[in-house]
Amino acid sequence: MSTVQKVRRSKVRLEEREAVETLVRDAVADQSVWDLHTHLYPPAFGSPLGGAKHSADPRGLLLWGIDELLTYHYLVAEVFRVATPSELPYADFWRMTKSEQADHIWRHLFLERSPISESCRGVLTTLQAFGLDPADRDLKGYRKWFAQQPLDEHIDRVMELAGVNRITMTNAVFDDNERQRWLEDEKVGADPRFAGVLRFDPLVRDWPAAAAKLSEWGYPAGERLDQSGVDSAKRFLGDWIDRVDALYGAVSLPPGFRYEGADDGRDGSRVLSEVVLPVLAERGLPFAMMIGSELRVNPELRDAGDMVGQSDVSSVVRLARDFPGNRFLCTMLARENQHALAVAARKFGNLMVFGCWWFLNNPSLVDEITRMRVELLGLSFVPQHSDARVLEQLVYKWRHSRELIADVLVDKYADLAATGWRTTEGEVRRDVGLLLEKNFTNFLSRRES
Ligand code: RAT
Ligand code: ZN
Repeated sequence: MSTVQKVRRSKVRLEEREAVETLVRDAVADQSVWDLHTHLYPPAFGSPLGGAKHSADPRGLLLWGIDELLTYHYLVAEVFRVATPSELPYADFWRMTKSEQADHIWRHLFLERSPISESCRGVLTTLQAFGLDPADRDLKGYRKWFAQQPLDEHIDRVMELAGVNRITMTNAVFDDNERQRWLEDEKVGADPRFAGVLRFDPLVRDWPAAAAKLSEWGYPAGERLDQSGVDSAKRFLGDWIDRVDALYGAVSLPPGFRYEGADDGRDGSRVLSEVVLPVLAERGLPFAMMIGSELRVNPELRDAGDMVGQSDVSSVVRLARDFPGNRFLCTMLARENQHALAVAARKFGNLMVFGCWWFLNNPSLVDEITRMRVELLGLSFVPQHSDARVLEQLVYKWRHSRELIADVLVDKYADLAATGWRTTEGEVRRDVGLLLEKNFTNFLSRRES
């Protein structure tokens, strides 16, 4: 090829890329998201910050406002690195009011050094999206602004800014505070913006503890898993799936989680094969496994004290193979597990890989993981969930993720254009719709034979 031809060809490539870039960025910005895993709740679950029209409930479950954003457990972990426990003992931090904790974090992570970590940056993206100027550095002013918001309308605004059309809750049935709220008011979950998910970690992780609770709640079960315990646990799950109107059942599992067959001698394996999977299959609901978090390696940090560990992808493979009548949603916390998990998903249509979870939700890793997943799985995965614990985090988590997902897609469609393949705007929008919404909703409604 002559030099002139080469120059012309690279100019054409550049023009093609620019055209694709506009299509993709617009499609990703316009596509609304069904966020499949958060820790957010409707106002009926109470909220520690009241706002303009809502009274405060100190034990409420819906967290929102600047003080909650600043005291997110990701930031608690970061502040103890710079204001160490010898300067401020853990117990003293936990004794502070929420606003005092927020002041402490603001001072150390935003004023005394630049807020360049992903979790710090997220607070600023969020403020900016609401039209509050991060350059003001006016924590008192931000606080006042949030306190003046009417909660219900504020939720609508957050969803609009984040481009989220449905928020999936995590309804932890073994959490007394949450459980009580469901029992006291059967309509507590009836807000169409939110969808329920039944979360039951103790059932799979610690049968004796779960059995003691079940018995207390009128579902007799012994420390040793026997048929009557299995029957009680099935009845319990069924009742709570109905109460919560759950989209799927979910657990978080430690790195050491293993499934080597229903008869591998582990209580967890029996609970899965005799209780959880049969009940979910009967209801036509998927089972979500979030694997790889080792709880409380530093208990003093509370929610911020969990660690990542490498998990066993073959256990997921066995489950997907041995239970073809079930559908599995799966995310893993260790970067090292991502490739094998994506390969596992190539083998089993009933396994849906989702999200860049927790310590993976950082730009460099989201970029790497999303690229790798597209290359192995095409458009057949769910690239992200927010895991928001504070309402307004939906805004930054989705803005940041959308940008990264778009970066990857621009490269991939430009690669296609280089082969001579032409993708229409409608096709780009269809594909983005699959990634951000339909892969999840289709997976929910699909029944395995
Ligand atoms: O990401 C988080 O906030 C974690 O603390 C956990 O909530 C995790 O996402 C989970 O659902 O267990
Ligand atoms: Zn979570």
